[in-house]
Amino acid sequence: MAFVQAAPVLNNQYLDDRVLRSYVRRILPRTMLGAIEPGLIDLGDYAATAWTLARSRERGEPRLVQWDAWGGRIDRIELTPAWIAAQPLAARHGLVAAGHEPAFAAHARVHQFALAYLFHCASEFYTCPLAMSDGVATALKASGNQRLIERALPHLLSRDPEQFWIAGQWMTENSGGSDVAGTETVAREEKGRWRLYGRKWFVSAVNAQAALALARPAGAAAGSDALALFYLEPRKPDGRWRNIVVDRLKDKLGTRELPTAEIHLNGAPAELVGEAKHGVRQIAPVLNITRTWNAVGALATMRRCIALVRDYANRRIAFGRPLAEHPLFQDTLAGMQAEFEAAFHLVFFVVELLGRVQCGQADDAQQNLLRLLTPLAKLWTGKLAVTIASETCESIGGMGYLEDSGVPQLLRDAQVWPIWEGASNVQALDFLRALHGAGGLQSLLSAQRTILSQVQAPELEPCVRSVRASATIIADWLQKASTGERDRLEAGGRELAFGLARMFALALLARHAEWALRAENDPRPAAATRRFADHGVLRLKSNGLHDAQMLAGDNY
Ligand code: UCC
Repeated sequence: MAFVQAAPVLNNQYLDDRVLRSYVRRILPRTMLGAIEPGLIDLGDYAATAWTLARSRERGEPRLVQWDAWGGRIDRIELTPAWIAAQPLAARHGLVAAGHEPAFAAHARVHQFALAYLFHCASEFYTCPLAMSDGVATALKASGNQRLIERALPHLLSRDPEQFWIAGQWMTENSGGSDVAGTETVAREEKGRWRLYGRKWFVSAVNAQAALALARPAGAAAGSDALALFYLEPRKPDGRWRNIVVDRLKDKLGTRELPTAEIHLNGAPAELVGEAKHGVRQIAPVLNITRTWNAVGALATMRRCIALVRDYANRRIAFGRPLAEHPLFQDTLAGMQAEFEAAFHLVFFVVELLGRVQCGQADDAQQNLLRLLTPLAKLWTGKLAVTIASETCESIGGMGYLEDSGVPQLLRDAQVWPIWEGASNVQALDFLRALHGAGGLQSLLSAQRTILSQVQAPELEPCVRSVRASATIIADWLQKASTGERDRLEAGGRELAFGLARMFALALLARHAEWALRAENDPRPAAATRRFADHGVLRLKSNGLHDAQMLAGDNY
């Protein structure tokens, strides 16, 4: 019989995940883990089944139906079956609610993001509106606007599918998604109520029941500080739009199940969230929450890729033995695993901090640390997910390049992680903004010293030395860059951010490895630590600005 290859298969995505399971055993109280584990196992099953479905059928896409048979403008969004299934599932599992409920106090965010991590790859990017809903709930809480808190939070944080709402974040306009200062949407107060007029250019999850939007109050000054933040419920209870038209759905490289739209606001009724200015400051909590979701989603992509490659490598026979037994293949997979494992510990450390800050259990240094690490985690994991997805296609060979294997979709989808919620350079600049606000690296370096003090195993010693050496180089580079022209610091901002993310991740991975050696007698996290350290941490350039200007200005 002719040779036929076996497709990769996924088992329960929680039970099979050594990294997640070991992490939650270290971090969570035993009683809490016992209480939440059935939910994690449930989602782990759903994630594995959804993969089989995704491979076995044409993936659907949302459709915009603009007109009814009688000529009426309806702009109905028809969703994919997975999106329709995701709504009650997300509500019942509390994918947003779990992060805000008091039962597990500071651990609430670890619970929520473990769920999100398991759900993401099976959700067809329903995690996007979940992220925004979480962000909107967080921003409304921060605003102190009691009316809106009472109006929206019971829906956004509901576990009842009938009550559960998703929310959107409407910032991006034609003039740009990174630089919102050019926002042209105008807010006018008419008969005692605000109405928005303008065009929003990227509206993710346009079917959301609520949204936050930036707009410029009529007559306000130019620039971003004069923008105000508004709350909207875009549709009436019967589903008709409130003075909004959906122009079209975007034709995207990936995330194609997610209905991302261009819309016109033709006097959409809205409510001020806070002051009629400082809108960017008011929407910033949304950005920080969605960036955390972004990092968790990127991790989920990496984990899915590695799970597929791992399974495939055991089935695929080449040159007389399974791929998994070829030393060079083992080396490739080990490299992916080590990067993923380090990224995992950085992202979930951010999640832990978020939980502590939210519960009022964090001191100033920890608050600074969260602010510093959030853009770093988003920046690094976004890029890493693309690298790992690309390596996955290659590892699965020709089949990994075929659409109906389901693998190319992972790569196309992965490309969104470094782009939305602020591209890599926006994260680097946000890190510099946070660094300025925190008065330097002190909180990060001091936390890192505490983490490293918990690592004693001799086999991890070189890794600890590597972290310490990197810290010295970074501090030195930063000191020189900060005293020179601002452009030099900015030009090095991306590599500085990558270096810091990788350095801190190495420290965290080493700490987990130490625990796993002692508590679980498991040497694999230590192997991942050594491998990750071998990959290197820093790529800071000494002649960055000068060379960059010469090369970028080269017009051939
Ligand atoms: O919407 C999109 C798609 C949604 C999909 C979400 C899915 C997530 C998926 C997960 C699935 C698992 S994409 C579009 C997203 N857009 C962005 O992310 C915007 C990117 N641009 C930036 O972040 C820029 O840096 C801006 C817009 C923040 C720059 O604006 P400004 O006005 O020029 O910035 P300023 O003047 O530096 O900051 C204004 C204020 C300052 O505070 P005050 O007024 O007190 O001085 C800043 O400190 O905002 C504060 N601020 C922040 N605070 C700015 N950024 C932050 C921050 N990150 N955290 C806290």
